[in-house]
Amino acid sequence: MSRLVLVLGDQLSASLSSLNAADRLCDTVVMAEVREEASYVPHHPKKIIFMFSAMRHFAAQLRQQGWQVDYYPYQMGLASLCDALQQSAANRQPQEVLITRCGEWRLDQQMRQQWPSKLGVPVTLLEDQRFLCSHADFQRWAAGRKQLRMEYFYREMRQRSGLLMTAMGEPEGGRWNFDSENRARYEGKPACPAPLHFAPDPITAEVAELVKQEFSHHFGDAEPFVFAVTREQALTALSYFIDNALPWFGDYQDAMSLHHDHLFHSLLSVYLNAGLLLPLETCQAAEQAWRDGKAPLNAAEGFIRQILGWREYVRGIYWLKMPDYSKQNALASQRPLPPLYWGAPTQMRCVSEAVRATREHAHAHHIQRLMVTGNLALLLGVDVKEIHSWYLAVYADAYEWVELPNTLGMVMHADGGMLGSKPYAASGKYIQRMSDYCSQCHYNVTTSENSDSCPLNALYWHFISRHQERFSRHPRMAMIYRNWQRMDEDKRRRIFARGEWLVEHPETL
Ligand code: FAD
Ligand code: DLZ
Repeated sequence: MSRLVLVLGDQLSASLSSLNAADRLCDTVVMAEVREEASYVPHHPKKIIFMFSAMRHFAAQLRQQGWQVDYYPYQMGLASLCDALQQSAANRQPQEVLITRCGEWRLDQQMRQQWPSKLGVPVTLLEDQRFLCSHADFQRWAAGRKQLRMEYFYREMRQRSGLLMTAMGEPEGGRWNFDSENRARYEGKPACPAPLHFAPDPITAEVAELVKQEFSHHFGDAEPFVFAVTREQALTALSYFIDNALPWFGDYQDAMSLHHDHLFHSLLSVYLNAGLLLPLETCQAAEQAWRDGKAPLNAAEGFIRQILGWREYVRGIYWLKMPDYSKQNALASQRPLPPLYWGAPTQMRCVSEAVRATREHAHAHHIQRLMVTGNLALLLGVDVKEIHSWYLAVYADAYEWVELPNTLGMVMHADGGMLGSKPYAASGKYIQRMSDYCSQCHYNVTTSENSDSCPLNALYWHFISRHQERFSRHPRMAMIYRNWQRMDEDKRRRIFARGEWLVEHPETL
């Protein structure tokens, strides 16, 4: 019996369950660069270069290992992954198609509902074992719980994985979470590591030319392209992070700097999400650095929490709650996404820095995503679907399973508080505390009512005021409402009026 094994662009792992289940002597791997996947949102050109180049390298590696690979490059003009399977099926007459379950509901539904009849053979979907928590385990964890808090999920994952646990089953250092120590502002020391650059090889150079021709209308700079595109390179990136940035990852996790786009962040999400790195080995590398005395516990724990905790948790939420999850909009946010997200000029330094980094690198670090572009979208009340499509398009690491819960849940509070009990709304004060942006900004972060006042201040109070009914009795927000009520009434009116004007005229930001 011969089978086709479809390997997707974000399934570039030798240990993939579909490859494990297949037989390289009689089965054929199918990989395809197709219009539907490259265009369902206007992906950043760097994301497409990365994906196509990493796919081509992975296919070459499979061939070297003795696999038969039907590879369809973009120039062949195939519309969809199913079209690629149909072409291979016509040539090879398979009895079955094997696929490791994909990362997005959209494609999962096509595979289940349309592909078996289109292909005329059964389509078998296998569990994606690269993650540390299976869908069934997450469902078990979630069953019967009133609140699905990440922190409790993370503790269970620590116990199950044994990461940063003592032989007695206690968390190393006596605490599960060192987050309170991870809020330092960056003052220029220690020096940030230089970003690691991988020179494009001929495969990447060819793909870059293709992407520049085909996707020049997408937002983002195609070059310089410096990403790793093979597993070996991704492992080098992991070691570089562990040796040069991990020791300070925890301290400066929430910091932002005009002079350093990446600070001490790992830049590993793009490789983790495509399968060039595995989450367990990445966490183990951080744990080992701590055990070897090369990184402090708050750094190793903070880093591991992001992957073992947040990454697995948002995936669990996504598959538990889809498809209804994507339709939620608890705060009825419906305003259009302002053009500044696509690079239109803005005088807000924090926003222009985050958008510039996004355009240049197809990356912005977590606090820029959450507290700059995210916070602004929340305060303005931007339509949830529009901001979701933006995040899905502009970052090289973006796939819906991880992007949607972060955007809809964490940023927009559109799930009514499943991911975070209160919204991450913040005024300019937060940006001032965690960055040096405000000192180089057109706006004055210390005032709210004037035409040169930081827009975030008036927008923040406007958000607080317009959602008073929902949040004023929230125990962690009561103090904010008391402060708002305590303000002189005229001042309150002026701030609200400025907030209202900004919400209606975001083009003036
Ligand atoms: P580091 O700061 O070095 O963190 C280490 C790793 O932890 C990351 O590589 C990532 O795998 C994981 N991680 C950290 N935070 C999160 C999180 N909140 N959710 C899931 N994993 C996390 N991450 C994506 O991988 N893809 C996305 O599409 C994505 N969209 C986001 C959208 C919004 C609105 C927000 C607020 C966050 C989003 N994140 C997304 C999470 C996070 O911002 C990125 O994982 C991180 O910035 C990637 O850079 P890094 O590898 O340097 O991360
Ligand atoms: C992101 C992406 C892009 C840009 N192009 C392709 C492609 O041409 N072929 C492919 O197999 N995968 C691609 N991907 C990744 C898929 O969109 C991803 O596998 C699904 O969204 C499921 O996570």
